Amino acid sequence: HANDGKQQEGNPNARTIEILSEMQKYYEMTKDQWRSISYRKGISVLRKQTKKICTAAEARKLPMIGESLAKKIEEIVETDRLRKLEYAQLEPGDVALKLFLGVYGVGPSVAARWVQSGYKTLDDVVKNVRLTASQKVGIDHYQDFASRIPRDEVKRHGDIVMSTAANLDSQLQLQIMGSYRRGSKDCGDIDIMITKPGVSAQEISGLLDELIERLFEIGFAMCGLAMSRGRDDGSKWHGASKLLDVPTWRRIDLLVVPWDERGAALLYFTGNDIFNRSMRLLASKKGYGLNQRGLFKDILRGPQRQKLNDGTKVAGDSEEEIFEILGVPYRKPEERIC
Ligand code: DCP
Ligand code: MG
Ligand code: MN
Repeated sequence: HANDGKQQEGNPNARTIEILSEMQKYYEMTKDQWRSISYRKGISVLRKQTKKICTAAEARKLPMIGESLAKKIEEIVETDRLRKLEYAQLEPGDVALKLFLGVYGVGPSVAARWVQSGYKTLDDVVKNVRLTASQKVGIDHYQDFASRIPRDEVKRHGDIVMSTAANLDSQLQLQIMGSYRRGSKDCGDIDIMITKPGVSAQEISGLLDELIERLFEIGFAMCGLAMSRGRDDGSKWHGASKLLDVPTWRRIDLLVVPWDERGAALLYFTGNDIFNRSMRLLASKKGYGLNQRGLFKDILRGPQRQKLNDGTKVAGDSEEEIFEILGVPYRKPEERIC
């Protein structure tokens, strides 16, 4: 604003306002709307003060200024700088890389290319790059997808998918997986595994198509982001869903698996990813191969240890059996955090 400077002249909090405004611009640039807004509110309250605010306690008494902003005000008054801002300005490339990697559908190579091109903000990208449909959604809902989902909201998404599935086919079995099954109090996305007694890989993709169609019809599914249909190890769908009374779009992953692979899929989809890696490593040390389809033995390998065949499946329909064959005591989902 053109008259900002004038208003600040003679304002006892001018220096504090100047530094906080830099921080607010940084949050605006990184699309951290929530922080950006709370900084803006705090700054406008400071502008109205006729006395210099020196301590966190004084700041805390003002409207719109919370604990963390109050501490920063004190840090600025005491040190004439703000460490957080200096870190943010230190590695602008890193900041941009992190920002771009947070976009759904953007991996390390695309993110690095955008940084190389000199883009710093999501606006830069939107103006200059021809985006895929999924990347566009990823940018439009950047803040939505970056925010954690409270456990009870994950449950409510799960309940909707479950009742929709039950209407379609009462024999379908659904379970919420990932961090939710491990007991997390909030989750990055909603992971749901779907199977049905006796169902094979071939019958699966039709099931998933029908379910997704219904989820769109009831206004729960907002968009699809990725799909792999009818592969040997099942079909998956990545998308976004929303509750009627919550404005935030959430990331949701549906995975349909053949009945006789459900145990291995359960193990894989429960994670966490580091625990999965250690289980696979253990299996291979014991001469087995473990993946989301099952536990295999007698895998024929070539001179560079490359797989020549899939081997024979020794377990797949229960988690307990896989632990047992590997000689590891069973670990409850809540204990699979590495
Ligand atoms: N998984 C894996 N390796 C990957 C990605 C996933 O083993 N590279 C497995 C383990 C994960 C599960 O799939 O627990 C679900 O993947 P998510 O990315 O949804 O991860 P989480 O549900 O564990 O965590 P978040 O709360 O962030 O979604
Ligand atoms: Mg998850
Ligand atoms: Mn997931």
